[in-house]
Amino acid sequence: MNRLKAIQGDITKVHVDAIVNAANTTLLGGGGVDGAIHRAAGSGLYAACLKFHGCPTGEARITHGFRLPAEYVIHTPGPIWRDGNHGEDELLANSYRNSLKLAEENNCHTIAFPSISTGVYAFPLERAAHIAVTTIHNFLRDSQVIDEVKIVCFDPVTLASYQREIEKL
Ligand code: AR6
Repeated sequence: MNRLKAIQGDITKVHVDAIVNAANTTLLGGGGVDGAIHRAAGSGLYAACLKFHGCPTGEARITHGFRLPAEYVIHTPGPIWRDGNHGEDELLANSYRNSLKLAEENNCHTIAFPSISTGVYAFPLERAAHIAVTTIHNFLRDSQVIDEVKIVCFDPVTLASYQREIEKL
């Protein structure tokens, strides 16, 4: 499906209506892509996130993009991988679905996702890529608002995994 693409790059530099942040439940920043987004957006993003008083795993919240090229940031805490028997798959799908819903509600046409939960949160990459791609694909099929979703992968191994899943569609 050509409305869904995987590319390699730095999500803080991508020009889209909304980028998604792989946050934690405090929504107050951290390492990885979360740290990079907060650094690039500036302190306005931190101040905006304080107002949410956190966010449960799998849900999503939206802020402006501040100094980022993207107009909005959608923050979603993905699941921490335990053993796969603690609802991790469904929670990861929820992160993608709820982020896309929020993007639609805010009339975003182009969205970029990072590889949620596959860094510090240790979700197995192939399994995460399968869930991400099928969830986004199913959402796009029914969406009149979202034109394009890019999965922005930081490294070639992650990129290859998402590309394989997209080719299977
Ligand atoms: N652009 C795109 N992808 C990136 C970037 C970037 N600039 N930087 C890192 N990645 P992670 P998680 C990739 O650990 O597993 C934070 O501390 C990275 O290589 O950022 O959901 C939060 O505060 C990996 O492929 O997110 C949470 O506490 C992917 O982004 C926790 O980490 C996700 O890795 C969330 O862990």
